[in-house]
Amino acid sequence: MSGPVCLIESDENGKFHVIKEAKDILDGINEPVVVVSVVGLYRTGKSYLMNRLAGQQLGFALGNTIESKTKGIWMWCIPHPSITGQTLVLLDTEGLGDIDKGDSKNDSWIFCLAVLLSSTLVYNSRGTIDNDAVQKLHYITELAERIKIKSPSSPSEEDDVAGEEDYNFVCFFPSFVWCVRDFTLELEIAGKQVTEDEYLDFALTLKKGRSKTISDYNLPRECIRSYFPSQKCFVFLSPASVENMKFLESLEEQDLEPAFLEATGRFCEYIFAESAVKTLKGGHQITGKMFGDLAQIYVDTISSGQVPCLEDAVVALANLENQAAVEEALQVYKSGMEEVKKKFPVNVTDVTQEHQSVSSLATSEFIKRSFKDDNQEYLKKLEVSSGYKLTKYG
Ligand SMILES: Nc1nc2c(ncn2[C@@H]2O[C@H](COP(=O)(O)OP(=O)(O)OP(=O)(O)O)[C@@H](O)[C@H]2O)c(=O)[nH]1
Ligand SMILES: [Mg+2]
Repeated sequence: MSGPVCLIESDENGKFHVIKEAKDILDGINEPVVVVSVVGLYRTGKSYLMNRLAGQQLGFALGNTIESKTKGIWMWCIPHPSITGQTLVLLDTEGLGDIDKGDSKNDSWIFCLAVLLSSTLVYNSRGTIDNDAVQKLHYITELAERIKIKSPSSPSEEDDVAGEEDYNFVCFFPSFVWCVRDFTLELEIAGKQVTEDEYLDFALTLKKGRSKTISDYNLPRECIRSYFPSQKCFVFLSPASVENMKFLESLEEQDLEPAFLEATGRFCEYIFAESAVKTLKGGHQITGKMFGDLAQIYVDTISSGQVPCLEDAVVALANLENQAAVEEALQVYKSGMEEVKKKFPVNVTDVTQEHQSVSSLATSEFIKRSFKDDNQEYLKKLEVSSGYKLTKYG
């Protein structure tokens, strides 16, 4: 894929759509995908950071004015820089909090989609992680209303001890990385040198007490701590001198500040080494094709005015994949039987044996791709269809 394309756009009525060109690209990716998204306030250098991850000077479009640039969610699929057989999907999102746009509902859904779709969520902000910065992450406190884990239609009686986890976002949410840009302070707390992670941990310290002010202060911090399986922090100095900042996009490596290069190097290394393949609830790893279907499922749900549900999405995705697995297996079966046919005339015993081996090859192809076929509904479909072929060939 040569450059980024728009994956999800929102129309003038605030409805989201998956763009066909992006879906077509994803349909052609049968490898597992690691999905890294960046979210944060508008004009904070998100697209620039994503280009660094892609190892490219140009890619996601940056703007040089104060107007927000990225709209909707953009996608760039590249071969994983350090793992063969995986694709890295970078998602660059529309900046949050643009007053001109004045649509906080759109912002909340963009944030929510980034959480739902990624295996690593990068939150990008400028300056320091002070209370103001944490409060600006209020989108996180709305997630409990915007994402359901359990399907309302699923039976609750098997909610055994393990089932309790189903109410726990931490089992299904991406890992969380906070990138602080143009950081100018010393990494020091009470005169003691601290790491970036300790700095984040300190900024997320909860206050004791039950007053409204204290619970408002604590809420986003509690959400960050409890929703995401890991929290990591990187601080970056300004990328270039004041006079060079105007041409940031066209600056060569040697014109960038060494400290900035060092931080981006560590950040990229961490993302490449630690970001996991995107999985569904239940742990099934997804391919690029499934990722496109997943985006479509969530976008359709949101556009229809409903709240996306992780469990429903798995069922919908499993149905699509299992149907495709049946068709693929039938194809294997059909071409296998064509080969057998070429050997005709053969005796009944040989035909039965050949048929059995073609059938089991088809079944194993099906099993490789299918998942969550709990009642073997699709496996039976395959058997019925190939049984039909048997009478035709037999
Ligand atoms: N000061 C500073 N400017 C940066 C940094 N990174 C990028 N920029 C510049 O800031 C401007 C905005 O950068 P983008 O990467 O487009 O920011 P964004 O967050 O994607 O912006 P939106 O898509 O509008 O939300 C551009 O002029 C960049 O050259 C940085 O680390 N520090
Ligand atoms: Mg941008």
